[in-house]
Amino acid sequence: MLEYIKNLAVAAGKLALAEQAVLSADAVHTKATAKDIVTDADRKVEDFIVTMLKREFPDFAIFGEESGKSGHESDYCWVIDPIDGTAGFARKLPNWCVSIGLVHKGESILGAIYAPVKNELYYAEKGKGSFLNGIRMHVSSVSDLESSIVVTGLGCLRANWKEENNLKYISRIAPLVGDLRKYGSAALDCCRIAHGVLDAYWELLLQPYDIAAGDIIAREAGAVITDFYGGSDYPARGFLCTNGALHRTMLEFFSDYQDLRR
Ligand code: 2AM
Ligand code: CA
Repeated sequence: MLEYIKNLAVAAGKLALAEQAVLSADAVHTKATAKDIVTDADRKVEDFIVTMLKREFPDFAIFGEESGKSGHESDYCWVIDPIDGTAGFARKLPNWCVSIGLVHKGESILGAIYAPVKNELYYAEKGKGSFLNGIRMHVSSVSDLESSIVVTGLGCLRANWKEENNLKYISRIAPLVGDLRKYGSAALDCCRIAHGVLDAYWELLLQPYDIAAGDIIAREAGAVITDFYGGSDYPARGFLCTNGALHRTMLEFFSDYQDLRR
């Protein structure tokens, strides 16, 4: 199963890359808000993935960012983000990926993430470790904030959250860490925690398809993932993914977090 999903993620990524090369302005559309965009390529790539998954796994459920629920009722659900990092994709920036995760009764158990521009294939299966292009990955051992490089995202601002948004947490965290980055793809941010090249990642507004594959890829490499209360209700109540060594320290920044359920 993992081999099939790895190959599918690569094929879908190559399709997306070819689409990006010829993407025109009239192929870019807005969704819920003017800041929330989708391209014809997102839909085309998702259609391709869904068609292939239905053929290979006819008894599984499917949930995709663009097409919603399809397939059968099942405890096993493929959760797809055809392009994670669409804003950058549409501007021909390199940091985006295809993400396919398998969720069993709410738990991410298998995933593949392919970033075509750098030809990076990340994958993991529960209990079997996490890999980048065939090489086992492990989280970093950085345990002090001043040496850390952390990453976050601004999905909540794109959704126009006015209160309890990420600006408060960025202003708390940025002065204390070695460096703060923003790359625009939640799935790849999880992979970079897994790879040990970044040490902590947080975000306030994510959807299950943003992290379905990144969740298992990060945890199989030794990452700790919780919501902002230290529990497992993520991403609904916040998403904090760290190398483990920094988890308690990072969690303290969110001690007054209010779950406003928007
Ligand atoms: P996307 O590219 O699939 O839309 C970046 O911080 C992360 O947030 C990306 O994974 C991105 O996924 C997601 N994102 C972008 N805009 C968003 C919005 N308006 N609401 C929620 N999530 C968003
Ligand atoms: Ca997407």
